[in-house]
Amino acid sequence: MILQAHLHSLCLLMLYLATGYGQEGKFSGPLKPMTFSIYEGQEPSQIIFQFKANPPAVTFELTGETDNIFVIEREGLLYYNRALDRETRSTHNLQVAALDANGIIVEGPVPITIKVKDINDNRPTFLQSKYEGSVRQNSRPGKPFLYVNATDLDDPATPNGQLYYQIVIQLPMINNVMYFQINNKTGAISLTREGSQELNPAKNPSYNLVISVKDMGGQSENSFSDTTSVDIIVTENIWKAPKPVEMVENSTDPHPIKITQVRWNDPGAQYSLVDKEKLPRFPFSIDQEGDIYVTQPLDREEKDAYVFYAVAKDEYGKPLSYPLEIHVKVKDINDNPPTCPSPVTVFEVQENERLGNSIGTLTAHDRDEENTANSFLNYRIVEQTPKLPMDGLFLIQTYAGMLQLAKQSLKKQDTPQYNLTIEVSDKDFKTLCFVQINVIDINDQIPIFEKSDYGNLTLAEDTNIGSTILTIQATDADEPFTGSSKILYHIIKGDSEGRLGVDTDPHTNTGYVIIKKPLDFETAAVSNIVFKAENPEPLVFGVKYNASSFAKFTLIVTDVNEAPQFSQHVFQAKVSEDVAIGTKVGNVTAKDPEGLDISYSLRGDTRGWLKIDHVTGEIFSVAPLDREAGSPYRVQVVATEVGIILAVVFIRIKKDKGKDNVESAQASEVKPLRS
Ligand SMILES: *[C@@H]1O[C@H](CO)[C@@H](O)[C@H](O)[C@H]1NC(C)=O
Ligand SMILES: *[C@@H]1O[C@H](CO)[C@@H](O)[C@H](O)[C@H]1NC(C)=O
Ligand SMILES: *[C@@H]1O[C@H](CO)[C@@H](O)[C@H](O)[C@H]1NC(C)=O
Ligand SMILES: *[C@@H]1O[C@H](CO)[C@@H](O)[C@H](O)[C@H]1NC(C)=O
Ligand SMILES: *[C@@H]1O[C@H](CO)[C@@H](O)[C@H](O)[C@H]1NC(C)=O
Ligand SMILES: *[C@@H]1O[C@H](CO)[C@@H](O)[C@H](O)[C@H]1NC(C)=O
Ligand SMILES: *[C@@H]1O[C@H](CO)[C@@H](O)[C@H](O)[C@H]1NC(C)=O
Ligand SMILES: [Ca+2]
Repeated sequence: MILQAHLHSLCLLMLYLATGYGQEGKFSGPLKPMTFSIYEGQEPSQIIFQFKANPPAVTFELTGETDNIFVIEREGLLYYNRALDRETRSTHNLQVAALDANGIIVEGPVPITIKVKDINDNRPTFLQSKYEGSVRQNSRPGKPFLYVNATDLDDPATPNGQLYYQIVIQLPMINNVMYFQINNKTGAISLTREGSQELNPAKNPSYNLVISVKDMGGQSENSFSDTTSVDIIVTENIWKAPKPVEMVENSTDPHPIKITQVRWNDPGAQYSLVDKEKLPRFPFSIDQEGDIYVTQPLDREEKDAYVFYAVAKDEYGKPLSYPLEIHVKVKDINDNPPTCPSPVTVFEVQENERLGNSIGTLTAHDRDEENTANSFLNYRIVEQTPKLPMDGLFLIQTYAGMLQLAKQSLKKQDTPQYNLTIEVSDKDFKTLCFVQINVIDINDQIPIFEKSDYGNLTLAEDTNIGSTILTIQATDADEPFTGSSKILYHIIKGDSEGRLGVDTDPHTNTGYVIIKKPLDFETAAVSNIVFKAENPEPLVFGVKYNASSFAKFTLIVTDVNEAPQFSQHVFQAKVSEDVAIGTKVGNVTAKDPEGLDISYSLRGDTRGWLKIDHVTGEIFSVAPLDREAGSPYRVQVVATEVGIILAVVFIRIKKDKGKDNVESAQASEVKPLRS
């Protein structure tokens, strides 16, 4: 009965296939090696193939991995009677032979291969229901520290076995920020950028993640899924910048010298230093323990502080974390002697200068660190030549370097010049500096102006800067070419804006008054300028500058009426030749610097094509325009107030409205015409 039932259903099926495909050869034929693909989990009792017997064969026999599922009827009908399961056997290797009436093999056996195709009949399953792991604070984002792993018995080559991992929740989660991420394919768990920056074991040392895995690549509503729980401990990061290092310069100890260290969290890191300043000389190194060395003596006067970076990489050269900043401060030692300001320092002293008066200050330098004993200098006179009329005529202030007269006023007839040798010392070094002191005539004569009033001087406000507008002259009867006779002219009244300056010729003491800044009629039309003539050296006691050392002049600035100015020197307008008479073809705009009204008129409208509105500058056509007669048509516009200025206008007449054929016009020179 069962067999009959089978045959019945097989016949129906064959009919279906025959009508469906009309190809008998697809499911029936002679005995030969064949391969079939069949989905697992299908309804049983399905026909696979009908083998046809050739005499003398009368029956068929099936052997091989039938698993009691595959059956062949005596007549050659191959079918299976139970649902297949790919996960039990994915390929069945069968053999079929044809037998004669006596049961002797007359054909075959031939291999028949049944490939079982996968359906999604297995759920993914995590290998562990709970995972535990730990991660260092500040670990590099994306670097896996833990894997979760699920398996799915379905075919990994099909979506049925393709797994998709996802974090369902992170606990705790603050401000909705995810600190952890999972690779959706591999199940690798790592920190996010935020996690790398913000995780801190001091604040919260442990986290829990719920992770799901789905098959069908997570992309189907029919996916199977599983979840697992992950406990994560956050551990402290020992990859921390060390304290700033202080290193004494010019060290004579053998180098390299260890100055500090960095340590990666785990052994095996590759350390290196990065000099972002790109120094010509980078005197630091790091070894594979993370110990940092200075390799050469440092020089504070070359560079007083270094900042560089220590990097830890894994064996593939990938950074394990962010670089650490290493600060090295170079401490000063006294390794620089004081230096003199110049080979010889020259001062002048007047003959009758009084005891204690300052002669000048010697300022030596020291490259060692400022405001420390290493650069704190003191001064001492070690030699005076000549010793006339006696030695010890001068004093120097020990720390300030100021020279003073110690005993008496000097006389030029004793000697016109003294040479001093001055010892400048810091706590370890001594340097000799040389000072020359010239004794000069006393400054008992005041500069006297040749005249006290240089009169009225009228200048246009646009007079050029740098112009010399006046020469002035004072004379001084003191010894020539000394600070007692040299004259400096100052403007002491009438020029608070500093529009004028006075240069002095050092040979003649002539003063040249020049314009330094633009004159301005509107703010300073008349200025009463007062000069004072002075010496660089102070006057002797009892002598004073009097009215003869002052002179004046009156500067009268005249207004320059500036002509109107067009906003452009060349205006262009485009217009079609067929425009109606009275069409506006363009406009020009001029402005008067003095703000006066402007009247516009045309010049050179040879064809009488245009008119201009005198007030607005708008230009209109007054006749038919003809492109062939002249394009561009060139006219001038005159803008008038007190002065006159010209602009050139090109009117370009186009053939028709459609074609826009514009050439560029050259700006032509515009000349103001004064009336
Ligand atoms: C996950 O487990 C499977 C089976 O044990 C193994 O073959 C695979 O390598 C594991 N994957 C990972 C990332 O550990
Ligand atoms: C899985 O992760 C990759 C990056 O690792 C991403 O490009 C892809 O979009 C993710 N797939 C889904 C479905 O989110
Ligand atoms: C180091 O010190 C010695 C004296 O102690 C000095 O002669 C030398 O110039 C110094 N080197 C530098 C680089 O400052
Ligand atoms: C001072 O020294 C200079 C050289 O620096 C020398 O020419 C001059 O004669 C010396 N004067 C005196 C008075 O010794
Ligand atoms: C200078 O001009 C003033 C008026 O600004 C006039 O009173 C004076 O006489 C003039 N002086 C000379 C020397 O021309
Ligand atoms: C200023 O002083 C000098 C002498 O130093 C004298 O000749 C001159 O007359 C004085 N001028 C005035 C205006 O007093
Ligand atoms: C023409 O007139 C208009 C409106 O008054 C103005 O915006 C434009 O700048 C003028 N063009 C020129 C070239 O002056
Ligand atoms: Ca020093």
